[in-house]
Amino acid sequence: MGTNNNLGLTGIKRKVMIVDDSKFNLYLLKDMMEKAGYEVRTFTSGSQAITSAEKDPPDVILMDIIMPEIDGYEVCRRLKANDLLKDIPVIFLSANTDPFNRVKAFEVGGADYVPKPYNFEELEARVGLQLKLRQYQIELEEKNEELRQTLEQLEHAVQRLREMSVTDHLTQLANRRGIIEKIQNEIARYHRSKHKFSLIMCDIDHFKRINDTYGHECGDYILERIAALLKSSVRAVDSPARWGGEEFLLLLVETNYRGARVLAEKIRTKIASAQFDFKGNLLSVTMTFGVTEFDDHIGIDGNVANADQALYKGKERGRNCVVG
Ligand code: GH3
Ligand code: MG
Ligand code: MG
Ligand code: MG
Repeated sequence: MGTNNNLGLTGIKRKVMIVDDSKFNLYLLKDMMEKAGYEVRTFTSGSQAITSAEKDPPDVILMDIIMPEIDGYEVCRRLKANDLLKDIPVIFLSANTDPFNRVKAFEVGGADYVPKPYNFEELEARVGLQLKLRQYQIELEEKNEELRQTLEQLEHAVQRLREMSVTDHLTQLANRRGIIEKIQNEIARYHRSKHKFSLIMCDIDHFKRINDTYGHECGDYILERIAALLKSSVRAVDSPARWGGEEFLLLLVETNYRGARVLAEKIRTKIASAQFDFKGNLLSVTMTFGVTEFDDHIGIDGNVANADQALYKGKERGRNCVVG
């Protein structure tokens, strides 16, 4: 009857541990369980049973209650307190049928209580049920773990998507959406601390010529190099961003108009004197800069427009200059 239950999927015999201070009881039970196809280990002492279970956990434990050294309740308590052993179902077997003792069997963590003398068929059915329940529990835990991992992967993917949505693919700087979020954060900080901050809008001069002369790939390369140069020219707390095309917006935190102008001038010189080697062609570019200190009354668009207008003036004045 039990031959379906007592074989795992892999065909390995299910392991039953029997703990009873009566050798005669052990002998009888062992014989019956082995005939039913289980691998059986027997113990007359609870502490030896625990030691053995720690080394090689059984699938189910049949436990006598009244034993001389430590009683079955205490053995069960110790098993349940052990993370490695707590999920092994313990079935109590006892001649003591007092309801108080039965209840106690469940209170200490027992899975079932079978009165002695037992009917073997019934006992085996109960063992089979506990093994099945344990199997379900294991499968559920595995599913749970799978779900947890899937969730973790999803969280990573969402995080990655979020980063991508605020990052410019070519230069890896913040994109327009990214810099707007950063300006929004800075405005919130400004309302708390009143620290001034500034924006610099800058644009590569005559960039179209680069593309026209050396090709789009070269244009991309210059954009990447300019992005790196901008990034290395500002502090880690500042944010350089690609506003669009060959136009960049820099957010300078805790920086007033004068500070921003000084920095823009520094970057302008740095770029004008840099040489970029594209496939053996030594190229240089200049940039024009529009500087504005944040004005809390005109919103993000108004402030960006101010920087843009300053930049436009710079273009009109002949490029490669700082205006604001
Ligand atoms: P100005 O000094 O007035 O700014 O002149 P400009 O030539 O830089 O400005 P214009 O707006 O006429 O041309 C910008 C050029 O930038 C045209 C466009 O093809 C190029 N561009 C924009 N985005 C990219 C890009 O991602 N890669 C490359 N290679 N070129 C780009
Ligand atoms: Mg006993
Ligand atoms: Mg340009
Ligand atoms: Mg432009």
